[in-house]
Amino acid sequence: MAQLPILEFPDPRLRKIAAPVTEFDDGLRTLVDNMFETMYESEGIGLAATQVNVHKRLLVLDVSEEKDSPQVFINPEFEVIEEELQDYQEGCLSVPGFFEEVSRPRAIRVKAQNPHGESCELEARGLLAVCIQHEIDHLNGKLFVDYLSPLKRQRIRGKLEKEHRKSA
Ligand code: QAP
Ligand code: CO
Repeated sequence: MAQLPILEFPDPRLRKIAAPVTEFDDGLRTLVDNMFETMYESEGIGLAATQVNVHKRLLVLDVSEEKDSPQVFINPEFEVIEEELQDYQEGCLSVPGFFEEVSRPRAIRVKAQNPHGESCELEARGLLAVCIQHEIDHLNGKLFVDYLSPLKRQRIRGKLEKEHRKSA
């Protein structure tokens, strides 16, 4: 297993649209393992392939307290089943150090494949629904900061650019 470097906002590679996964092979399973290691080591609850500069449609997450419930979603799609919005203080491993309130539909139905290519379906609400929507956004080149005011987004961008210059 290996930890992968995580792209940080405002890296333009975070804006790429990911392509469907077509090969359910050992390479895919290694990528999934490495994404889990990267997520757990960074104390994240979700990670999309886009964030590790792999522009394929897959994401991993674990929203459990005990960190013992890994879930993988390949080629995920969702539909809203409850339009009512819930607010959640979101963060992102690609936007380190910043947490802001975002509103999203509070219940969704998700269709995806597992690492063997088998289809699965589930309903999600609460934190799981937030996390799945946040991670699918990544696959479409979208970040939670896009939901904030331009002023807030610009402040976050400026602070992270300064951090990046310091460590460059
Ligand atoms: C997305 O985000 C998410 O800034 C996953 O210093 C977040 O795992 C979905 C993290 C909240 C729903 C609610 C961020 C860790 C982790 C940071 C993450 C940080 C350390 C973010
Ligand atoms: Co994120």
